[in-house]
Amino acid sequence: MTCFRHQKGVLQCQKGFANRRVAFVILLVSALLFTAVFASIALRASPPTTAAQTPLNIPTLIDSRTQNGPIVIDITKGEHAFFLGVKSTTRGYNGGYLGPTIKMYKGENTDIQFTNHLDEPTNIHGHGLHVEGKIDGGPQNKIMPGETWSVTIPVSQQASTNWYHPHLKGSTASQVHSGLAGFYLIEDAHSMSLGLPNSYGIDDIPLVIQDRSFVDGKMTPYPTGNMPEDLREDTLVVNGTVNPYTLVPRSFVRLRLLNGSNARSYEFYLEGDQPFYKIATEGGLLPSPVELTSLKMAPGERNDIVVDMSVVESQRLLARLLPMNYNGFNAVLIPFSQSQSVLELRGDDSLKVLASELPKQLNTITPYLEKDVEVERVFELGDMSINGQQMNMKVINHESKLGQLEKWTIDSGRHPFHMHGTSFLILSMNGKPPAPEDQGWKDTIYPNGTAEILLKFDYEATEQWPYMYHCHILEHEDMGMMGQFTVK
Ligand SMILES: [Cu+2]
Repeated sequence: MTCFRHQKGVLQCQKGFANRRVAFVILLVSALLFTAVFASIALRASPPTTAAQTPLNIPTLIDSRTQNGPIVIDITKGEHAFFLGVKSTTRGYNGGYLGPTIKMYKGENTDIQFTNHLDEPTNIHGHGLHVEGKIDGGPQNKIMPGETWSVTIPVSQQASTNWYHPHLKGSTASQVHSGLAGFYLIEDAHSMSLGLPNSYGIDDIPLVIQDRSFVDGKMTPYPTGNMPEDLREDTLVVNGTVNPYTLVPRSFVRLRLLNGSNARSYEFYLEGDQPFYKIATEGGLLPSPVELTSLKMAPGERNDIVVDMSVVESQRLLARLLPMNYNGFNAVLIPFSQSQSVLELRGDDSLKVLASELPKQLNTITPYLEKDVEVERVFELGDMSINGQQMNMKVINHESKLGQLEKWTIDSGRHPFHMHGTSFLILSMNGKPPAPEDQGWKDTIYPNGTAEILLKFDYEATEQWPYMYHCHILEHEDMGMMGQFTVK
C-alpha cells in the first residue's frame, strides 16, 4: 500500500496501481542513476590521451655467457626519478630501482653474488626457477646486513621469463615495493632457433608492471606500522617509468609482461582492441601463438606477447587496473575500470627489421596424464591462511616425493597461488579444460574459483631449506598466507 497527501491535505492510500507506479518511478530513477554513474566511470575509464614523453627504462642486461667470474649484485638504498627531475627514495639491485636483467642458458651454470648493503635482512627468491630448496631463496635463506650470498644456479629448465625478488616473511611486500625486483631470462637452443624477436631492449622487451602512488612526483613510500591488507595504488609504473614510449622496428615485437605489483591485477589490451599473440606462459613457450585481444594477469604472473608493428606506425599497450576480486560479481565492473597506458610502441623505420614472421609452432608440451597421479592435495585459500593454517617457520605442511606426479586442487577465492621449485600444467579451470592460451607451463595461477593442476618436483627441498606455496598478494603472504613443504 502507498499513501500520499493531496493538496487539500486529504491522506489518500492506494493499492496496486500506485505501488506499480511508484515501483516504476523507482526503477526509472535507479536506471538513470546507474547509467549516469557508469557513464562517469566510463569517462574516467577512457585511456589517457597524453602522449608518452618518457623513454621506457630498459633494465641493464647481464648475459651470463659474457661474464668472467660471478655476476655481482649490490642490494642498496637509492634514488630513482619516476618523473623527470623528481627523485624518490627507493631501493634497487645495482641501481636506484629494480635490477639488471640476468640472462641464463639451459645446461649452463650461472654464478651470482648478492651483497646486502641495506640495514635490514633480505633474501633473493628465484621465482619460476627449477632449483633445489637451498638455491630457491625461501624465507629461511636470510642475507643479513653486510653479508654476501653466493649462489650457483644450475639452469636445467627450458626458455622462460622468470624473476627475482625478496621473500622474507613479514618484509616481502615493503621490500618489493621499494624497488627490489629483477628479471631472470632463460634461453635455450630451441628458443633461439625459432626466429622469435630476441634482440634485448629492441624487439624483445621486458616489462615489469607495478602500481605506485605519487605526491608532487615523489613515490609514496610503503606504509610503516600497520601493514595494509592489500596495497593497490593509482598510478601504473612500467620498469620504473610512468606513461613511457619506446622505439621499435616495424616488425614483430616481443613484450615479456611481468605483473610485479604487490596486490593489483590488470587486464592488458592494445588500443582499439587490436589483436596480439600470446607466445609464452611463465614456464616456457606455448605450443603455438594464440591470438588474443585482452589478457588478465594477477601478481606474480608472466606472459610473453608479440605485437605486429609492421601494420601500424605506433601502438599503445593499455591496462585496466582491476578490482581485487576481478571474477564473480566484480567482473561486471571491469569494462569500467580505469585504464592507463603501459607503453607506447613507436615504429622506427631506421631500426632494422628483425622478426618479420611469427613461427606457427613454438614448443612441444607433453601433457601429464591424470591416470598417473600418485598423490592429491587440496589448498583452500581462506582468511589470511591456507587450509586454515598460517605460515609457521617451524612447521612443514606436507612432504612431496621426488618425481612423483601430484594433482593439486586450488580453491583460490580472491587469491593468486604460487608454488616454488617447479612448473605445473592446468588440468581444469572451474571444471573446464584450460583455454589454449593457458595450456602452457605455469607457476602462479588465479583460477577464477577452483583449478586442478598437475605437477612434479625434480629437485630436493629439505626441512632446512623447504619450498613455499603461498598467496602472491605480497601483503597476504607477509601476513601468513603461506605454507612450506619438503621434496625428497
Ligand atoms: Cu591472498
